[in-house]
Amino acid sequence: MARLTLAGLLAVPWLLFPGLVAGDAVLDLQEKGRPSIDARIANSATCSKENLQVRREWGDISDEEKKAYIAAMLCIMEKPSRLDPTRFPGAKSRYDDFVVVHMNQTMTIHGTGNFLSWHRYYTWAFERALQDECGYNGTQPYWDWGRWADDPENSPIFDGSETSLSGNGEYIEHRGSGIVPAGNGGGCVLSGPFKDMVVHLGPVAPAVNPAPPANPRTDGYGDNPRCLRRDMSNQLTSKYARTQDIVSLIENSANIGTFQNVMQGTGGGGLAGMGVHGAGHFTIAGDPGGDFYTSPNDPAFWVHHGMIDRTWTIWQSQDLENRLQVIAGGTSMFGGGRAQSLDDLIDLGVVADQVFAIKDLVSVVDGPFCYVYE
Ligand SMILES: *[C@@H]1O[C@H](CO)[C@@H](O)[C@H](O)[C@H]1NC(C)=O
Ligand SMILES: *[C@@H]1O[C@H](CO)[C@@H](O)[C@H](O)[C@H]1NC(C)=O
Ligand SMILES: [Cu+2]
Repeated sequence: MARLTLAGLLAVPWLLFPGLVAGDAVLDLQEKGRPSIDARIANSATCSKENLQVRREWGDISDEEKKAYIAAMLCIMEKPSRLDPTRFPGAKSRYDDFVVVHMNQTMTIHGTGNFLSWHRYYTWAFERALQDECGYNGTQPYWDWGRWADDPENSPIFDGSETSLSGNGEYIEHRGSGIVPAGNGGGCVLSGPFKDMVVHLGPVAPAVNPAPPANPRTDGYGDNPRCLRRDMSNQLTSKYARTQDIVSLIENSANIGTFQNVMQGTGGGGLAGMGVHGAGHFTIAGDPGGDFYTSPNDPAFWVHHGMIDRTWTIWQSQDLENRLQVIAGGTSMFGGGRAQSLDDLIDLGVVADQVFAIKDLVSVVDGPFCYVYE
């Protein structure tokens, strides 16, 4: 008979109550890197322990905090757009301004050297807009893909409750689309806070079956009112976005080029080349979530990109001094551009006041940023 060890004894409650597991291997890496971030805060010109913002996982914030985040998103969807309505007739709200900025720059912010820094600044600008324009006093939560990898549809993020970001789409008979497998939905989202949301912009490159109605304009900026659709399942998260996949990405990427390529898919094509980035997007799937250009129009985009940014932050923190001012990749998604430089500028147009060089957006506790993940 095996001897009962102390470790074995300590493991018992977690076996009996798996929902109580507080830590996992990604969290361990996060904690390992935290002292180097704290040391950097101590030397930061702009960030201190007093103004530090803490971003948490959706499952770790209270119902009140979830409701405040949801209310702020619904608020920004009601605020007027700041774009010219003759050029962007589909931009009906301030939220849509964010969607337009992403659509406009899609080809130069994915598979490029600025992918991580661009989306960090973009997600931060959205968090800022919720705070400054809608009185939100919380932070941008994130979706730990690994935590809910077995069953994302029943996670507190997507269970369709009042404290979720709405549930899956209604099941309709449909096929998969390209490399995106057919999920358990495909139709309109009918549950949760965003069930009445009207999507206006796009589609541009829809990856959902049946395809949404075409936009009246070829650039996708026309007004094309329709429901929010999702096509969720666990097919991608359970294979490509488990905790062990995130750990492997962090531990086995020796340099930024490997990290950003593996995260976004190695380009090998097919499902294995998808990486955690594609796995998250195509777990939401549907329209606009499965459309490369308009994906921020799904309210779950931000928790997904919160986790993208958290994963980058943890990777950086494993060797902070050598992993901040580093860059790899080009300026254009399909090649043809030049090598990206840390001096290249990131301009979010109508959704952020300032233009920053990439080198000023690499640290979460320098430049405009002052936040950590817990
Ligand atoms: C679209 O991108 C171009 C070139 O980067 C820029 O000049 C323009 O202001 C952008 N438009 C919007 C609406 O962001
Ligand atoms: C933050 O907002 C929530 C919900 O609106 C409110 O209950 C809470 O008191 C606010 N906290 C602070 C510190 O203002
Ligand atoms: Cu993007």
